[in-house]
Amino acid sequence: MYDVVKGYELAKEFYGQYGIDVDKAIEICIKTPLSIHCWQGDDVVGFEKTAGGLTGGIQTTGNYPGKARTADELRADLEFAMKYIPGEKKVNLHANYQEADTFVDRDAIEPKHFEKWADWAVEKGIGLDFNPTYFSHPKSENGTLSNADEEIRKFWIEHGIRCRRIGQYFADRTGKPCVINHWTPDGDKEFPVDTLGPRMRLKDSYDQIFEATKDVKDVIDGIESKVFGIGLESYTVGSHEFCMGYVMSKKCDHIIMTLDTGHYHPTEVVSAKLGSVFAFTDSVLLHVSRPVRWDSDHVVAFDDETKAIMEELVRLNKLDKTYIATDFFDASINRTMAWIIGLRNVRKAMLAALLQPVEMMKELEAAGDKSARLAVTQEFKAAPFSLVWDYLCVKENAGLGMQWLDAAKKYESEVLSKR
Ligand code: RNT
Ligand code: ZN
Repeated sequence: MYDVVKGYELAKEFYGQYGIDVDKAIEICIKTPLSIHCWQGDDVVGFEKTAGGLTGGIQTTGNYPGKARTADELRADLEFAMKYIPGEKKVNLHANYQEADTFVDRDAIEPKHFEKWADWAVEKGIGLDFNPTYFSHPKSENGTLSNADEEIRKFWIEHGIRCRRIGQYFADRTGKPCVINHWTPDGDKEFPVDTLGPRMRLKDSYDQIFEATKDVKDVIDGIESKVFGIGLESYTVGSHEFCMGYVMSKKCDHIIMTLDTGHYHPTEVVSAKLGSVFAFTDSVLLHVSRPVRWDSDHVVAFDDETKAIMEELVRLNKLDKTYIATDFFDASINRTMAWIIGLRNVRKAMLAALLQPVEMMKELEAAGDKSARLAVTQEFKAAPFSLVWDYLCVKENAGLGMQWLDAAKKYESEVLSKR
């Protein structure tokens, strides 16, 4: 192990030259919550008594051994991974991660079916976020909230209503607001004749869900759009325009946009959207993922786009207005390692963004000095933030460098491989 404190002191000297307060950057970085998606741990299967295959146009690929088979196993895996993810954390659950003794359908779920999760979160001192599950269900085959069959649409509206009540239960239990993400896979393999009808039904369904639960408090609702899903390539009811239009038209503090990094055309990036979105809204929910050629939900990398998103949030001064959640599912590698790698990358990108001379860059820009602006942004791409990152990890007891890897290998041989 090298002298981490010495490295940190040196980095402080480096950043000090540009007036950057390293300790303040560390403090902001670790107090910004990251919401860890539970579904990386078991390939989005969940614990419903009838759990079948994953549908809704999303896919996990790979058959790596050791996935969580019960909620207790999933909690144990999350606990293990969380040790190596520095900073404030929340856990993000899906409705199909209920724990009921008998089969309870989606339109009948209640807070009591999530009591063990709430007990666990309270014990760990973390917040919980939530998602209605509008997929992997016999009634989701031809659409959910936009379904033309009124009985089926009612079923899913009831699901949304119950999820908001469960969200309030989580907020009450944990003392932290619950962020709910609403995503429906509804769409069509071919381009439909009537593209408006399903959207009017989806709009009405969301309206009904929010109207029926207007007494719910401490819940924030993200509306997630998507460009297409597998088998639903030609048409998505909840398109970007639809979801953005819905959120903006509601003019309501708790209803916000969810921007998933895999949900746009390949050359479109979320980092480039934030500056426009914040012109019309105070807050957004991010699903940080990594699309490779499509919405493949690869483990988040320490790549240009993840770094660019964090830079935008810091430069726009919106880090504390943004709910940052991860959303990826890779079944081809050790699943607890996937969490650790992806979440550490998000946190590291945040730190790198916080360690930049934003004021200086803004001044150069205001002065019209475009050459200097480019020079500074480029210079900082190779700044020694990893020395600060190492220090942050040690300070937060989250393992220095690759220490987590040895621990994760041990966890694999002692726990995961026995499943
Ligand atoms: C799907 C969306 C959605 C899901 C989760 C499991 O494309 O990104 O957020 O990944 O609800
Ligand atoms: Zn998503």
